[in-house]
Amino acid sequence: MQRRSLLLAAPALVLGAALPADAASFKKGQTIAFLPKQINNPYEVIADNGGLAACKEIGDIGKAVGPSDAGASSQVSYINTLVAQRVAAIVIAANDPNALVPYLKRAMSQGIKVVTFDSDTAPAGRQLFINQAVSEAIGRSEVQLLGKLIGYQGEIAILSATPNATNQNTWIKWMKAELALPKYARMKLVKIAYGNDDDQKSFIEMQGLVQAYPHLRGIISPTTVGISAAARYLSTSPLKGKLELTGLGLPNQMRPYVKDGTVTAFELWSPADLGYLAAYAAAALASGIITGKEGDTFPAGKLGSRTVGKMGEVVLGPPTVFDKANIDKFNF
Ligand code: RAM
Repeated sequence: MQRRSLLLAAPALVLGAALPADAASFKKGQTIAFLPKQINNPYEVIADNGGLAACKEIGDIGKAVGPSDAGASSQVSYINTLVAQRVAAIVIAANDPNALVPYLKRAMSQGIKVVTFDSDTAPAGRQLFINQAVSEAIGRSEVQLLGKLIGYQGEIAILSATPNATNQNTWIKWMKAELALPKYARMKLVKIAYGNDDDQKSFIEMQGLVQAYPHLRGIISPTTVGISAAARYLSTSPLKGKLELTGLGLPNQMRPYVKDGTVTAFELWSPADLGYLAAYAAAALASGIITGKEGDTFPAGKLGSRTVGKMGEVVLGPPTVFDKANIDKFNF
């Protein structure tokens, strides 16, 4: 009995020794720049604002700059400018896994800390990746959600963001892995379309999908821009209530479509918390509190202490499923 309580006490001592530095040990007045996929995407705006709020808490200077389209190389000139300005850290949602790596490497070689959030680069391009949730779980759960909605039967399509987006492509890889399970034998993925996170293009791609595949039973749109454009299309179509649309959406954008029966359920995490966590991670790197290695722990304000996992990944937490019953509890 005595031996057992000694053993129980030991981990507590170890934990105590590894307690992270407190907020006071962050350097103040550093510039942390947010570089979203595109500056006018409402999701990215919420995420950046979460980051800017964290910078204020820490006593750092936050700013957000970025392109108006989510093209693979549209962020390059912004990276170069931030390097010339000698910011302390760049927090970027990458539009391509590889195209930006040389430019981000150059930033890191000059002492600038690089953190990806929302959409990663290849690990060589950054010190940390702040992931909104476990990628495998996001991809698989989208298919699970749609499977339930259509009785595990029929043709399905994906309406994605850009063809190069690291996050959507990773989730789609896991969607395909889920679809390969025997329980989905009667569900068939017929097409992946790309709306480029552009509202108009997403709307037109949605229209193209339903015209080209008249037997379509369900669509997954793992992008807030795509799902809201698709829902707008569906809301005035005779297919409303027949064709199931799910994916990743902002509750405020999706609320009318959930209330009018266009959409049954969809998922997301808190984009503001994602930006907030990324800001704390960047500030911790730039303050020398952590170096970004696995097991490093840093304080993240209201989100508590966070730990760096494998391949420099820090995970925010599991997503929420929104439907008629709970959507009014969320305001973002
Ligand atoms: C869009 C963007 C973003 C993604 C969300 C779910 O706003 O593609 O990168 O995380 O959707």
